[in-house]
Amino acid sequence: MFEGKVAVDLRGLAFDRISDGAVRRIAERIAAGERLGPADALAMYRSNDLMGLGTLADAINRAKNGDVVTFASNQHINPTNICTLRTTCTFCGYARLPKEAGAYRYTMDQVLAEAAHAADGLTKEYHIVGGLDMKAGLAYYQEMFRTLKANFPHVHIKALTAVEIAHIARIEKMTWKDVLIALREAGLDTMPGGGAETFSAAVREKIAGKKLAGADYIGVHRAAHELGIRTNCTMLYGHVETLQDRVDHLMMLRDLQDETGGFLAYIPLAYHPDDNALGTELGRRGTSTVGTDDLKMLAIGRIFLDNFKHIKSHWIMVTQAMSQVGLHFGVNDLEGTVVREKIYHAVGAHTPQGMTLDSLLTLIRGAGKQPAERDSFYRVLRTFDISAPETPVAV
Ligand code: V47
Ligand code: SF4
Repeated sequence: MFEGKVAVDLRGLAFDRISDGAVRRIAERIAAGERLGPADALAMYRSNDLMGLGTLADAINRAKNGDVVTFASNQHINPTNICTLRTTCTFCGYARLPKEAGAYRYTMDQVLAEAAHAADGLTKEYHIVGGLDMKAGLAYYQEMFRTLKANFPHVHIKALTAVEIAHIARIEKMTWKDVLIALREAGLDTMPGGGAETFSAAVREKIAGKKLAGADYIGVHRAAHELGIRTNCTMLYGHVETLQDRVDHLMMLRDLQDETGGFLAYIPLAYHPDDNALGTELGRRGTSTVGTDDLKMLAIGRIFLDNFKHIKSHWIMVTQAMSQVGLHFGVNDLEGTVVREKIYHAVGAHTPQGMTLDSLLTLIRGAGKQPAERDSFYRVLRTFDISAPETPVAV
């Protein structure tokens, strides 16, 4: 139904830059056209050869995407923070109970007011996600999508995680498929990858006890792909998961991609420990993931997910500096000009709430890459000059 596996030509790979023998053998096998297995992914997570992993990931990325780094001019809208799982998703600082201070649910007028940033013609995508709110059922989102499409017909709607789709299905007593069909009819174009966290049942038990199981996250995405609705996928890392949990998670994503080809991009999400119960329980504050791990998550995603074309770095989570370095570790896409962002800023993200086009261009050019604006299906809309300034500048 969608484009299939992308072949890579690794003839230009600098094998001498890979010092870890295990990573070098993996590189040789990829170059010979062999597919990696879970033991290889584990070996890569265990390896300290960061530069070797980066070299391999960069070569694969260049073979698939050249020097082009894409971004979308998008805008996040979080219409409700009311969530039935507020007390059980211990890593979340965004959700509120209905009567709790700070709880909100937008009216359609409020959604429209927030969406009005798109009136300048720059925003091409709304990324809409929120809590599992008992009063935000199918009709609420159908009205929202219809209203948005009526007012901003040129803006793509990427909305609702698999967890939200399953929530709507449950409260409306509908199947996932029927919810997806109804929402698509109202204007849903694609789905974001949130809600995956780490699929392992043991991890979910600890950090998201009542959340949709990993296999069901895959099931909702499968249902979407079968309807021709493309989706993204994520992994939340840097909390209580083991390296083996990460491997199992990647395997489940790769398997579904083999089956449907419906994933557009993979986005590793770095856990932020501030202002959430899990962070307090783990005794962590500030940035909990380490730079090395952030880069390994990107590089291993690129190397292992051989049937994905796009690996996205979410600069809001890992900082703009780390995202820029990530462009040499297999990343070909950056989360875009997010106009307003609430979820991570509720859990201590210190990054700005949005990035202008100019700063995104500066960031990409500073890495020696060619910036290109894309649409929500990753089709390039316009490319920009590649030249980096002689005097490197801060973003
Ligand atoms: O599923 C919640 C994460 C996700 C925390 O598809 C946290 O294009 C870190 O998935 N620390 C939602 N992360 C966001 C998401 C996303 C973002 C950007 C682009 C796309 C896309 C998807 O945010 C949740 C959860 O994994 N999250 N709390 C936290 N304390
Ligand atoms: Fe609700 Fe999502 Fe937060 Fe869990 S992570 S409490 S499902 S908003």
